[in-house]
Amino acid sequence: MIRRLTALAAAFIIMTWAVTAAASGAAGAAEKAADKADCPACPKNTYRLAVVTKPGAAQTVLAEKFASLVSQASGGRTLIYVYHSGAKGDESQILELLRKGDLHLAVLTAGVFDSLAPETRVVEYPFLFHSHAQADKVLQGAPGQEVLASLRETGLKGMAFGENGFRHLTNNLRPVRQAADLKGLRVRVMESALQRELWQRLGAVSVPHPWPIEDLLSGGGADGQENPLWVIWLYRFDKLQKYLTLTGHVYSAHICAANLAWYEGLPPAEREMLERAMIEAAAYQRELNRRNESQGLSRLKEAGMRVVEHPDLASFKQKTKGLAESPLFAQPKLKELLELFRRELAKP
Ligand code: EAX
Repeated sequence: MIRRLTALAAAFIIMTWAVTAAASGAAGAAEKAADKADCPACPKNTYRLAVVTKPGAAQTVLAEKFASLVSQASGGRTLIYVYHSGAKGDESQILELLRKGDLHLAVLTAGVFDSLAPETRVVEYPFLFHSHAQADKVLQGAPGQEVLASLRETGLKGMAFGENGFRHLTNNLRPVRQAADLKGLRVRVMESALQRELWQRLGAVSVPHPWPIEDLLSGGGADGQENPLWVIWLYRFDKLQKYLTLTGHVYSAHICAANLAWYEGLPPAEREMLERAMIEAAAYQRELNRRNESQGLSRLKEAGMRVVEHPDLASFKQKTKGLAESPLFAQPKLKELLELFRRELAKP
């Protein structure tokens, strides 16, 4: 009973803090709240985790599930402090803080690791996965483990893959039915060399910009953007963009990562508990995402978005098929990893 109460109290603290961090919107205030002196009720093992997204978004859902699993598993002795809604900056800034050890943990879109750990490029290679089952087969299997392990060289421990989802294009200029319709369209992309190159090859003008992007879109800094349906709905891009094309061009994953030096300094039992909780939270989130996907589409249609459900994807693939031979994949280890992914996909 006491254990349960402690866990409940811890869950309450997580929620309160998360709200405080969001409401203040200021990293300084959130920082202060996490300080031991300001929070005498906080256990000794209080670990800081950041996501860029707001409550209800997939990254945040994963983070909160992880926090609650850790609270349960530790009987309230370990507390995960979740910074969300940009309280720790954009995703590149979060990644930097994680590497420096100012943050212990983070759930980040794979794209943001592009320059730091080019192995992660393989995960968001266009038109590689065609279904969630395929993504799971590769990312939850040995090839995915290899990508996570490659993060060690950058001072990070890759713990699990969560899911953003299949990305689709929205824009404000015209219905996009084939690659030729993209000509000159300014598409906001993640800060990733691969995503930049992908849209350039498709004929669009890539506009790299960190999340969030509402201001960019409403200010006319880009004509379009691409994201999973739940993102388009949750951030109400239907109010900013007229057209949606179901391109599913990239399967976007989240990488759940920890600062390696900190992680390795933990007692083995604590490490194991954290890793188990992260894997379970990621599985929970992937499942939830998938259940919500079709709902996302019908809501966007009801909201008045004009949807091209069956674009000419062959024309997209035609333009992007040389990517594997581009300088982005020149490193032998990247070529091997892409081959490994393809071999795994080809297995019955
Ligand atoms: O999940 O930057 C992006 O487009 C990401 O998909 C964002 O984190 C929303």
